[in-house]
Amino acid sequence: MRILVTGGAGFIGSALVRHLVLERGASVLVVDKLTYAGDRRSIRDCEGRPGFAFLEADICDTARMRAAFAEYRPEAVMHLAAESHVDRSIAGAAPFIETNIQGTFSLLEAARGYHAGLEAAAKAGFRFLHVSTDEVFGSLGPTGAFDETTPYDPRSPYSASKAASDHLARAWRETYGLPTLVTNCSNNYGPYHFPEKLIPLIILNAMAGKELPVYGDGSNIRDWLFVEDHARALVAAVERGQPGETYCIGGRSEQRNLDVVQTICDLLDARLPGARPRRELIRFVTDRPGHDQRYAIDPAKAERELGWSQQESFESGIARTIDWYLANEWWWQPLRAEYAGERLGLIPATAKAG
Ligand code: NAD
Ligand code: TDX
Repeated sequence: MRILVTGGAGFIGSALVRHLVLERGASVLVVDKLTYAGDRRSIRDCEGRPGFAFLEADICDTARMRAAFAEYRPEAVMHLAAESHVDRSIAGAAPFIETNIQGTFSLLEAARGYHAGLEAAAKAGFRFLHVSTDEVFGSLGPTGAFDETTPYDPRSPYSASKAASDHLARAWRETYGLPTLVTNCSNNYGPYHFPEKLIPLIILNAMAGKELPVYGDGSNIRDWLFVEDHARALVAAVERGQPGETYCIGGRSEQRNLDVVQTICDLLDARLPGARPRRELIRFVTDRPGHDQRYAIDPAKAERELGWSQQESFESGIARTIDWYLANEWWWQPLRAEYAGERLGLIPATAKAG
């Protein structure tokens, strides 16, 4: 299969590209702007492999996207390019509106033009997978889980921009017949995760003996999925998913943030004993504005209809992740030199409206 993957130098995109190229022998064109979150080193093992190609480009550039479709002639698009960090969206929403909404629009338009010119069999087989998040559904109380019937209720600039892009992807199928499908996935973790997100930030701070910032009282809950399980789910969605459908993907692995941080401390203490237990580095800090309390995904439809299920438990996945960061300083050290983990996304009192 010939697949155009946007955002293939990012965290999830690179796991997907490594899976497609190294394990499945697929032909892949990565389209990526290489923002602060994109890194070609994450897919360096794919360089030079037959069928692998890389295009440094902005998905907002419709003309370049049209040219990429015309030249590469993909059988499927897997669209992951996005601004992805909630705290950065609070600090400044403009790139989220541009890439997540305008960029998805550009890509859908380029795909629509290309799809219209395909002959019947290729047209029927073409797929546009829009990769999204469970954050579009808002925040849960103590019980229940999001599924494909949950109404949209996004609360951060990031989740609002992703919600808008989900609606565009669905509208392009209903209106123009472009065979789009949408996946909404819970929090991912694993190797090559940019150290602004909770798990890699805590691992690297704890390794360095630095303070471990926990927002609020640490009771917020996220539902964690190992990134390679997500990559396999995305391939299953392209191969077996139905256009027009949505698939919720998650790991049935709810954890309180404080428990995640304590687990990382304990696993690191066992591997690299320090003078004092790393739990003593935990600091409760000012909460994230509009912090969603709880996310949880019911992945039953994806398991049933895509024949997908996760292979990694949280216990095995977090241990693998910590071992990866311990062994791969070459990857994260240059990123820490650029961004050392300073707090992002607090709104100065003077900047608050009303
Ligand atoms: P990431 O921030 O690690 O990577 C994003 C990639 O997109 C980077 O390589 C970046 O260079 C590229 N990019 C950004 N703007 C671009 C543009 N204008 N044109 C081309 N490329 C551009 O993100 P991630 O965590 O890998 O997330 C990938 C996708 O999965 C996103 O759409 C995100 O919303 C979704 N998602 C993420 C999670 C998660 O836990 N990280 C969970 C569910 C869904
Ligand atoms: O330093 C921190 N301390 C802390 O307590 C950071 C960075 C986060 N947190 C909390 C906030 C959240 O409750 O940890 C939880 C996880 O935070 P993030 O890693 O920023 O992820 P989240 O906001 O849940 O969003 C992630 O999952 C859904 C991804 O970044 C999104 O792209 C994805 O859509």
